[in-house]
Amino acid sequence: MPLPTSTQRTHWRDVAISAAAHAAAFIAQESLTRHTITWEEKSATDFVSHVDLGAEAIIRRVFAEQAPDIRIVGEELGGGSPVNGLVAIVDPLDGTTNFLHGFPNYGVSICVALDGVPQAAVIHDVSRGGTYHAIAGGGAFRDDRPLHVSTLATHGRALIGTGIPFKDITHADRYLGQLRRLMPVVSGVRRAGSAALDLCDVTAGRFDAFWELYLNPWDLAAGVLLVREAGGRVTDLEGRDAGLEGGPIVASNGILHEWFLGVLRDEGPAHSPQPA
Ligand code: 2AM
Ligand code: CA
Repeated sequence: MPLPTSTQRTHWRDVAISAAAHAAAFIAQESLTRHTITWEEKSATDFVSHVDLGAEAIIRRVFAEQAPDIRIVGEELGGGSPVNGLVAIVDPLDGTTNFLHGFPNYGVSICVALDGVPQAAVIHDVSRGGTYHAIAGGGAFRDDRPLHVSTLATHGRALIGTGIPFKDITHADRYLGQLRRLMPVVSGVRRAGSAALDLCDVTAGRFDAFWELYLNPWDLAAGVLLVREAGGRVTDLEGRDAGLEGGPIVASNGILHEWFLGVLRDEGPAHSPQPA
C-alpha cells in the first residue's frame, strides 16, 4: 500500500473517534451498575468483564461499517499481528481494574497503523470525558484544543507517571531499583492504572515523563503517536524509538529524556546532572 494521504488518515481518525465514542457511552452506562458486574480472571491480577468484550464488539462493528478494509487487533478478541498491514489496534477498556472498582481513570484506545507505523490515534477518556486524537504529521489534540508536552527542564520539579509491574513479578526487583533511584530526584511519581491515559498525561504536559517495564501493543499504540505529535519522545529503555510490538516504554517531553534513561538504566547514576 502506498503512503497514506492525509485525507485517508483523517478518515481513519474520524472512524476511530466515532467507534471510541460509541464504546465509551456503553462503558459509562455499565458503570452505573458496576456492583453487579461479574469479573473473570485472565490471570491472577488481570481481569475481564462483559464490559470489555461488549465495548470491543461495538468498536469492531463501527469499523466494519465505516472502514471495512482495516483489520482489527483487539485486546479481548485478538486478530493477529499489530505490525503487519492496515490494522486498528484496540484496547476497548484500558484501566479495567480501575473501572471495576469505580476508580475514575479508564478509557478507550484505538490506533490505526500501517505496517507498524501509527497513522491515526484516538484515546477517549471515559471517566473524565474528552477525546485525545492525532494523525501522523498533524499534531495532537484534546477535542478542539492543540496539545503540547511540557517544557520542564528541571528534573527536581518533574511529575513522573509509571505502571507498577502487576503480572510478571520477576520484573519487581528491577522496577523497585528504578523507583528507588528516581524517588529522591523528582517532584513526584504517580501510578494511575491506565497506560493509555498516562500517555495522554504526557501528551498534555501534566506528566513530564512516564515509564513502564512491559506494555501490550493495545496499551501503548495510540499513546505513542499522541506523545510524538505533541512534541515528545517515546523509546525503549535503551533509547531506541518505540515500536508497536509491545515491551518496555519510556515517554517524555524530550528535554528530560536522556536524563530519565540514565536514571532508569540499571547501573544508572542516582543523581545525574541537570540537562543543559
Ligand atoms: P487494561 O486495563 O487494558 O488491562 C499498564 O499497567 C496496563 O496494564 C494498564 O493500562 C492495564 O490495561 C493493564 N493492567 C491489567 N491488569 C492490571 C492490574 N491489575 N493493575 C494495573 N494494570 C493492569
Ligand atoms: Ca483493556
